[in-house]
Amino acid sequence: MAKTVYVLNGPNLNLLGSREPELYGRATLADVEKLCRAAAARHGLELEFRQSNHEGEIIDWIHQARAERAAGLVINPAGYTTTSVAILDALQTMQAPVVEVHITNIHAREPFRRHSYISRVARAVVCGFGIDGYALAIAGVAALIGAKE
Ligand code: CA2
Repeated sequence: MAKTVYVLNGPNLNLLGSREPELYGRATLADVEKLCRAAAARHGLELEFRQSNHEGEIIDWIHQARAERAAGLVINPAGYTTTSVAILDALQTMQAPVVEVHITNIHAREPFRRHSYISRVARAVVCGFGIDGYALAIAGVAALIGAKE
């Protein structure tokens, strides 16, 4: 049975492409999903791609990924990066590798964006590559679990 990688997106990312293109680019979340599908397929992985504006829903999906023995979990926690101990706690229950992604380089932005609760549990962090960071994160998960090229 094919292994599944979960890609979870936090609040407001449903609006990607509609504002601040100089920072986030013009691609939409549908474009990100397409890119993730191609990246997952390259590595023989199935993809679950989701976005929510609700912390509890994201936590439920992390529990689901754990229960379904996902091969890995890629997460752009967006605004929850700097606030959510609850998402950190949920991710701490995962055995599979967790990779944190940010479209922008959070370290080159406002100081409040630099501290991530999620990084504490992330096996790796990808930031500043625009939406290509998602494909890099999926390739990273594939390398960590030894999935086929
Ligand atoms: O760079 C990233 O991917 C962020 O996770 C994006 C978050 C921000 O709070 C983090 O500090 C860094 C913002 C998500 C909302 O993104 C939108 C982008 C364009 C248009 C609408 C929403």
